[in-house]
Amino acid sequence: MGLESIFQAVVEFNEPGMADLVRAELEAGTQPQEVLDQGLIKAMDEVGQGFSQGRLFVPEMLMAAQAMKAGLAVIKPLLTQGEVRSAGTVVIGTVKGDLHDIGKNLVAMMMEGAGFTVVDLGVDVEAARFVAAAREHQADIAALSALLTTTMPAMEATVAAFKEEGRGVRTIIGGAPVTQDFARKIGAAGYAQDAPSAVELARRLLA
Ligand code: B1M
Repeated sequence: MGLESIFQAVVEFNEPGMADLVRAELEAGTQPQEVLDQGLIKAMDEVGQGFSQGRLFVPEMLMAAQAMKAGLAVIKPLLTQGEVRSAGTVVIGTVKGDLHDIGKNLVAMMMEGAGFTVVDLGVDVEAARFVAAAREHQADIAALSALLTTTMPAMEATVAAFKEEGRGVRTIIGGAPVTQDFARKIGAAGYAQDAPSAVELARRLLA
């Protein structure tokens, strides 16, 4: 019952039932922050661990993320009323020239599930647009995705543009062809190989 059923609804991919469960929990008097932390985020952490350990795969992670999003949609208005703390603000996008967005969307959903405020800039995002959006939303982190070896230089240019701006936004990068070595080479604040590690990295950088 209660928070446990919200947790179960995420790990069992029960997107249709989620909104009612969350509403009922809020009506029963549970604080939105507790529903978020002990129900939705806890469950997404569990799903993330399952993925890291090879028990769950991308389609399952996407289904869990959809269920989590259905719950988040009920809580979100309360977040904007200041009743729920954000873990930090992340602008995320796929870099210029690159149209792949499935992995980026997954990272965005997991970040949202972990309590971050996420501003998704979509695909084919120019360095200047990343920087402008980060400034507008006072972002703590810029998360960059690239799936093509040919668009990795755009990642480097984006990291450089943030450095040049000098506001201290932490740039984190990921995507199939990207490596830790590449992150070091271009001076990014971090590299994550998958969505759960991106959440861990963002948490670590803001701790
Ligand atoms: Co394209 N494609 N594609 N493609 N595509 C790849 C990437 C490719 C490896 C296929 C291949 O040749 N084997 C290859 C790239 C080769 C290379 O550069 N090394 C390729 C190519 C060449 C192309 C085109 C150039 C093909 C053409 O037109 N000739 C073209 C380029 C278009 C463009 O972007 N300008 C193209 C187009 C497309 C589609 C549009 C058809 C489609 C994209 C649809 C979409 O995204 N809406 C597509 C797809 C689906 C793929 C494959 C098959 C699957 C990618 C995917 O979604 N994976 C891919 C081959 C493959 O990977 N098996 C391929 C699932 C996703 C969950 O994983 O994106 O890796 P991934 O994300 C992971 C991690 O990487 C990480 O977390 C995610 C979840 O764990 N991660 C981050 C990702 N971003 C992160 C950001 C972070 C942190 C972690 O920030 C901190």
